Amino acid sequence: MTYIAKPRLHHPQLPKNELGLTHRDYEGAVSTLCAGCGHDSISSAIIQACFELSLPPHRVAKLSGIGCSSKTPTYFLGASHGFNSVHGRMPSVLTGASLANRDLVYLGVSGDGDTASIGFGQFAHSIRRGVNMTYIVENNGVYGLTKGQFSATADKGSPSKKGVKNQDSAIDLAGMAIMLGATFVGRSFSGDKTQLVPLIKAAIEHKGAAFIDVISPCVTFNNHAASTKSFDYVREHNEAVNYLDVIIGRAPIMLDQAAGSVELVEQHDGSILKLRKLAADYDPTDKLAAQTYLQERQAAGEIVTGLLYVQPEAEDLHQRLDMAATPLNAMGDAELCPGSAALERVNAALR
Ligand SMILES: Cc1ncc(C[n+]2csc(CCOP(=O)(O)OP(=O)(O)O)c2C)c(N)n1
Ligand code: SF4
Ligand SMILES: [Mg+2]
Repeated sequence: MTYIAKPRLHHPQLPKNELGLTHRDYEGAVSTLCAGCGHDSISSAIIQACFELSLPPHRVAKLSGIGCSSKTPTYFLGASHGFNSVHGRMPSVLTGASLANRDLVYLGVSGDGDTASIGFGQFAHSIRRGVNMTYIVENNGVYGLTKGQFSATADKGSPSKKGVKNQDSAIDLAGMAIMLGATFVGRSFSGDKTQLVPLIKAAIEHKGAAFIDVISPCVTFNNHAASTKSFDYVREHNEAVNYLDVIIGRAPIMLDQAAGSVELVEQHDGSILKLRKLAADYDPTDKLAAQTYLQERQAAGEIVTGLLYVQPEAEDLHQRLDMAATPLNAMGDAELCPGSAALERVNAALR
């Protein structure tokens, strides 16, 4: 419960990261979600990823829309900046914040309703513009907060808890993100922390629009036997194409898997993605092949997970707009307001 303060004391021997912070320093308030909700596991993966990356919590901004998923930023990174926006509007608020202050790590958390229905346009434009962010959708196929209506990611023919079949085609958000120009796209499952934590770390390190679709079962409204977003269904139909390790800084690279099944991809910031390949022919840097593969496996009823697509030398919105390197809040009056003569010159150039 959010009103129950977690005791500040913790075991003196809890592991510390490079900043001397413990896991507890990355936690938030006690969750009010239903016990067993997939979203809580994703919060825990975000905490783990930020702890392992030694991110200073005050350099992170977490933004969300409306929904059970969008409530979750309260339950992690309690010392970070947070903004709970309007339903479906997280992407534009995040874009504005990023343009004003490019020095923060931006984490957008949304739901399948928040992103694939009311916020679909916002999602599309933030991705195609290359906003430097990690955009996570906690995808349960329903509007959990408003009691379980089908969302736009619910599979066609998949029944609700009361047996009514969904008539509409499903939107595949990961496939959409690749098509829209995201330069890092992953899909994972809330029940697979081994896959999810490194994906989140790599997405945070990625400079550009990084999108992760996380299947996150709603235990209250969409975890019944016939649901394609239930824990059992996802476990049985999960086709992981790779598992990831992220190597940041100058740590030596150890190849502990059989040569040939490991692929190294260097990102713009020097971080290295070490991919343990499970599908031998899957190349996450080949956009067209990735799209075809996703559609083929989807038609066969499989849910492809892992790092689906990455463009290691991606550009972000700041580069595209040729923005100043200094965040606006660190500029002085003279830089922010160059005076009426400069304005006059701009106006004259437009006449
Ligand atoms: C403008 C507006 N329309 C509708 C709602 C009602 N509403 C609240 S949450 C929600 C859907 C949330 O679904 P999702 O994003 O999938 O989150 P979940 O609860 O499943 O995690 C809706 C329709 C609202 N809050 N605001
Ligand atoms: S209603 Fe569903 S999505 Fe919302 S907290 Fe409960 S289990 Fe999670
Ligand atoms: Mg949902």
